[in-house]
Amino acid sequence: MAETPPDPDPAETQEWLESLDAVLDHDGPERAEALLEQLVARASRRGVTASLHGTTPYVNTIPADQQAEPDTDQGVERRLRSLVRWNALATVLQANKESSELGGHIASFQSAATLYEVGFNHFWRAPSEEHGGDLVYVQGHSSPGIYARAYLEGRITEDQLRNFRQESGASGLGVPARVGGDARGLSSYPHPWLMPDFWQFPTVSMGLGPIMAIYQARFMKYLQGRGMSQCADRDVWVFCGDGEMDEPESMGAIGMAGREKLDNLTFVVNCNLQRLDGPVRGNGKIVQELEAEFRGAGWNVIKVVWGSRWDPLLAADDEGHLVEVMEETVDGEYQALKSRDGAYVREHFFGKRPETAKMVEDWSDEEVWALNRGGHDPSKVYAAYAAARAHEGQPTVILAKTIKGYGMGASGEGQNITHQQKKMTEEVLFTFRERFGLELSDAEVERAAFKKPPDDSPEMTFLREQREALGGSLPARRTQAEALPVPDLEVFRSVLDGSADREVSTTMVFVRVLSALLRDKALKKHIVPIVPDESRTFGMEGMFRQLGIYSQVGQLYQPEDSEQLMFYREDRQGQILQEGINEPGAMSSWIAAATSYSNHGVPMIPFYVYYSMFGFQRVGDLAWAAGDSRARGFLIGGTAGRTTLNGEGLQHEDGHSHLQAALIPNCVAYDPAYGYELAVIVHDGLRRMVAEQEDVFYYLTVMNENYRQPALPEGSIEGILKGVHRVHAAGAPFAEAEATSHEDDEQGPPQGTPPEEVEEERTPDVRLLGSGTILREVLAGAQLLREGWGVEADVFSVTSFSELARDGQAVERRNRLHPTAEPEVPFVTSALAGDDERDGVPVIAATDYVRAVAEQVRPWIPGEYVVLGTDGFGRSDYRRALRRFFEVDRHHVVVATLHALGRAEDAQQAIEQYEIDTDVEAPWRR
Ligand SMILES: Cc1ncc(C[n+]2csc(CCOP(=O)(O)OP(=O)(O)O)c2C)c(N)n1
Ligand SMILES: [Mg+2]
Repeated sequence: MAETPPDPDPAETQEWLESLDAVLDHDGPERAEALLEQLVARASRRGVTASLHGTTPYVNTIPADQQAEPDTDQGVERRLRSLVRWNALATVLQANKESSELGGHIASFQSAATLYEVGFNHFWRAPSEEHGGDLVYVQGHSSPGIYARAYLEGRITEDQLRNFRQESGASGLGVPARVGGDARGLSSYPHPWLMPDFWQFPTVSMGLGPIMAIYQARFMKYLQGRGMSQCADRDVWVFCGDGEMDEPESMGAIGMAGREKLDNLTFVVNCNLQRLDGPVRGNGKIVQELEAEFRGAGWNVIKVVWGSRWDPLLAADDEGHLVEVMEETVDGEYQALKSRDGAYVREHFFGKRPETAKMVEDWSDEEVWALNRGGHDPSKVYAAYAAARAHEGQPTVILAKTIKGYGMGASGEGQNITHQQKKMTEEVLFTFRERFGLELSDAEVERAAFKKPPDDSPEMTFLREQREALGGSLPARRTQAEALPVPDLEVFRSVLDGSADREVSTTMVFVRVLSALLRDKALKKHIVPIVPDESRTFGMEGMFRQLGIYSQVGQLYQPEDSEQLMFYREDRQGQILQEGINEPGAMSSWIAAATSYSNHGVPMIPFYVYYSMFGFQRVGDLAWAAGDSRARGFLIGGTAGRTTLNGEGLQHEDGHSHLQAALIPNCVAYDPAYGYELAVIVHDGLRRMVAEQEDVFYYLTVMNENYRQPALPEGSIEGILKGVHRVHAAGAPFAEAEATSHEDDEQGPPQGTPPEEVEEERTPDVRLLGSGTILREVLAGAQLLREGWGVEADVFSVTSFSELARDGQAVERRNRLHPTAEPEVPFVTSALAGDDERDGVPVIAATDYVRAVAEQVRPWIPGEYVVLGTDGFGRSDYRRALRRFFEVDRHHVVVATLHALGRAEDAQQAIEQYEIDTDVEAPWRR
């Protein structure tokens, strides 16, 4: 650490300090603070840039004489805490006794046990008649401690603890059967998907917990502001590791929390100074570093560095020698100190100054060793929590200094290897028993047996009484809320009728769909439009004035455009969440809204509209967490398609988000070409998520290419929803082709066949599949095939390759596992070929996405299957140039068809006729 220069005038310094002491003694800390602020302001106006650190001395923020104290029996509390510690440890040890295959973590919870237990015993309210409940984001790999408490509370059984990390219920293969028959296994980390009535928040991917929690706290202010739910007295508590704070997501939104004055939010950062490999800041001090950052972001910072046993030493440290030593010791040293013993601490810590060495010269090594850290001292933690709860106008961060692997002794306390330590020697377990005063027999220690004292013991009585006073048990997840009535599809009538001669994009259609919902009596209040500074891109700016942009303070200025119809209106009751250029934040807001049915008992219907390129690949991990969270809502990937968003180039043109969406099991994704498809899909999404409360969420891509939107053909709804429906039949007339896209100077694609014109079904020569805007190229290709090559095509709009693939996989699996039953046929097979499943007609697919999207359905396509797609980096150009470049345009559809039909000569002729350059590298290599 930097050396402090010698003081040139110690007497003068002393005078200043004494003046300050006098003010403090006579007028109190508030007066001292006011004076100091004036001094600083004066100094800075006169050009003094003297470092005004963002940090305070390396001691507790709350002085010992100002601590709130719990009025409970600390002896009972300690014994209860020790039992939780033991059962947490036993959970991991038992799981790993046979084999270390199952894994688990001991050290993290042991360092955080006091931080959790004080919360459980005194602070966190469960949902009850009187209170909506606090929301606690548990650090993922501390889960064994949460299970251990739930076990003592009688919420999970001993068998379940034994089934920690054995969730599959798989049979055969000598996999050990689950203990207790059908006793449910416990998931490794907090996963609502796996334990839907227990865990609320999936946190284990580092950084996601903190950012989701910040937006949760903001969303609660939003619900309160809009009068949707009583959240005023409910708090969000977030547990994070100090190593975890290096994730950009952990700290990336703290400025928003400060700016929005989220005083319903408390972060507890467990500063055990270690992460997985070693020290978090060996050469610095993580507590100080975080203090400066949070303070700068407008947070109330409470440091809990030292335990009560240090109080007398600090009180006697008049000249500040002890604090100096505390400040100059870096975290790497602090960690090393706690991995040794009292004699080592005496020599290497107190021994740094003669004055500090003297302070403990009469102490035994054991007494020196017993000097505790703040995060392990329940009274310090209690005081910090009480202060956090009482604090208004700012979020609070509690920086609690602890020891990783606390109590694990030679098996890991303060050691670099401790994070992954899953076993402990018997000797260490006996030491653990003594250290925490556990009443366990030798045999129980040897077996690492679970321990629950009798129901009428003081510990269990205390546990029950405290939780009853706080409204019940935590965590607990609500799986359903009240269903909302979804209007008839007619609500979208204007969209279903098509746009006649008007050329509109599916983005514009989406805005109409949203507007229709915002007029629906039952649903309108529940809609949450979320945008990351892209409303104008999507034509949603009209909603600014209509709905208002949510702001806690309303609008403190007259907006520049206030004279205009669609001015930028901020409002306390605003409905839009305008997140700024912040996709992870917007996604976190969406998750908060999409899980509101569970966390607040109020179903909300969020529509998060963004550039599709900055969706799954930017916030993919949050999207995965949304799936785990059982989120319900709509993600709208705007300006989608690698050749449709044409001018923006490589970093903007998305040709793969549908592949990413398909990876999330409960994400239902569609790439509609037409407005009516979009309306039908949104309507069905509402039915599934809002009326029937299915735990799925929707990803829909919408495009910015304008064209005439046809009307909903009769009988097509089922196909639209399942993923494919026919839009043109072989032999039927094409609807009048007209110039469409503004940029298309040639004749635009036709509209497909109005159903009433299909006189007689005939087997087509080829089946063409298209998705999104590329469907129109496919239709144009079909017309060229008829007119130039005498080929008749059935043309299908594939609204969702991923839904078709899921159906195909399910049917295939069902047939395989029921080999003697009558086989079923996947939807895509029968939709394409009807009963005549293998009629040998080739199938050509073209989309604005990478080939892998359409490839998903290959096993169930009747006939030869050729896939065209936009693999490769995008670039800027005209749409028709890009479609030619990626070989997904009408001409490539023709060539692919002729080739698949075995008409090589014709294919060659088409290549020449359409001036297709065949001597260039493949697009994905260019
Ligand atoms: C995004 C992500 N990267 C890596 C991991 C793997 N991981 C799990 S715990 C851990 C170390 C955590 O250290 P810290 O945050 O200090 O928590 P502690 O266990 O010390 O309380 C790591 C790297 C993860 N869970 N998530
Ligand atoms: Mg840590």
